Amino acid sequence: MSLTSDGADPYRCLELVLKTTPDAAVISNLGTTSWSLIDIEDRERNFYMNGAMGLTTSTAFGLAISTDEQVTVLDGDGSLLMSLGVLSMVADRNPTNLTIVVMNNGVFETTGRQQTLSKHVDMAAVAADCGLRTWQVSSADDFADAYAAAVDHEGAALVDLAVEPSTPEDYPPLDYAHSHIKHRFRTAMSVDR
Ligand SMILES: Cc1ncc(C[n+]2csc(CCOP(=O)(O)OP(=O)(O)O)c2C)c(N)n1
Ligand SMILES: [Mg+2]
Repeated sequence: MSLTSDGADPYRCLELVLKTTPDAAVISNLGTTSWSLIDIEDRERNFYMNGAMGLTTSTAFGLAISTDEQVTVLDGDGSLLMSLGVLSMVADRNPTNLTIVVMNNGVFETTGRQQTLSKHVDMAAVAADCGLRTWQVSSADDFADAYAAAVDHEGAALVDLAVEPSTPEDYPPLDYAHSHIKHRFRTAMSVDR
């Protein structure tokens, strides 16, 4: 099954991520996902991708193999489609602390809602074929269960989450310098929880 653009409220799902894994390092895709996350809670353990589309999951993977702490990546469908090959490497190394959530809205929401090719690509099937444990959901309630199970899973896991395309109404400007985000995040990750 390939997900359509109908789906869960992304904002509510991001709130569920922070509630379920309050200490996790959260790597968020550039644009709408980072704007929503910063609006919900500007945590020191949030790492907002900035400019680098296609590298969100790769960045989280690099982090996951260098820490024992929970790492959750909130990727976009457009972004992950740019670098699907990373899923084979994630599955091969299989870090137990990495959970990939695809905020699958079917569009490039950040740049004006142009269609992505995600309606033709079953992300969960691709990830499963690479060897990852996967879930595919399209409501916040189902996401709550799937995300908790993915975090508990003894291996890297991916949740393909169908979300409605949406941009926060009053999105806060992500006006931190890249270096500030990096240093704040690095300092936060060096503190034991
Ligand atoms: C390499 C590269 N190509 C294009 C862009 C422009 N761009 C920024 S965000 C974005 C859309 C991202 O789409 P998706 O990952 O699906 O996230 P969404 O906007 O839907 O939340 C695009 C095309 C970019 N920043 N980098
Ligand atoms: Mg998208």
